[in-house]
Amino acid sequence: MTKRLWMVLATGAVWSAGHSAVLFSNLVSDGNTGYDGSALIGYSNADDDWELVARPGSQAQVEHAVVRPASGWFGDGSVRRWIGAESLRGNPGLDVPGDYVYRLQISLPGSFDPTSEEILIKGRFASDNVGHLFLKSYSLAASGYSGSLVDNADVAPPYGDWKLFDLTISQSPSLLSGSAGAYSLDLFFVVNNAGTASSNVGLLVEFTDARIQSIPTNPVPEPATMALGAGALAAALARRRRRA
Ligand SMILES: [Ca+2]
Ligand SMILES: [Ca+2]
Ligand SMILES: [Ca+2]
Repeated sequence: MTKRLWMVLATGAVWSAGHSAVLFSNLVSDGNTGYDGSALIGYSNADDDWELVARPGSQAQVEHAVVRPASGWFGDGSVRRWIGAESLRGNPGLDVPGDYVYRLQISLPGSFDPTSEEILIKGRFASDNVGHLFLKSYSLAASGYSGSLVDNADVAPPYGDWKLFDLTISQSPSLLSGSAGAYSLDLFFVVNNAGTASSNVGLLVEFTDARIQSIPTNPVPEPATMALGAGALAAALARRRRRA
């Protein structure tokens, strides 16, 4: 599944890249929850790449600590661990219902040129409960998570298995933060802690690919190229027939 993002209208808060932004070149490692690029982060310690920027008003805890998988959660692994909304105690606990917003800022290379280059990001996530992926700005349950690019509502239960995401950000300068020479991306996961009673909330994210490439300039084959393609196919079939 690929989402090609054109001039998507993005409104809401604009975030500047802070010192905790992860480098694009380190996204597939450092960007993972619970992993710092070379080693797993210990339970109870914060993953400073990820910030809990919003939470239900009555949720007193403000940390984004690495937590042990709760009962039923997809297991952590060698390059990722869950983050929760707990104080630094290393175990998920009783969190009030509502939306929890985790932000990851990604610094693009200074040479990135949005007029000639596009960004491809692939990964997978699990969450307790349903999580929604946004770029640049986010909305909450009251807005029906309008603008969400991917959610794991079709994974039942969402904390028990992966949901893949595959983003292509092409010719969409409005989705970038910062300015020429210092562009960044702001990724948000809005995780809804469901129900009316307190329960566990958590997020597990692993990036599998991140690349910048030239925007394809001429994706439609010329008639001459198609003729050449048909000729090459005929030649290949002829070779196979000769070999057989
Ligand atoms: Ca990390
Ligand atoms: Ca880090
Ligand atoms: Ca829950």
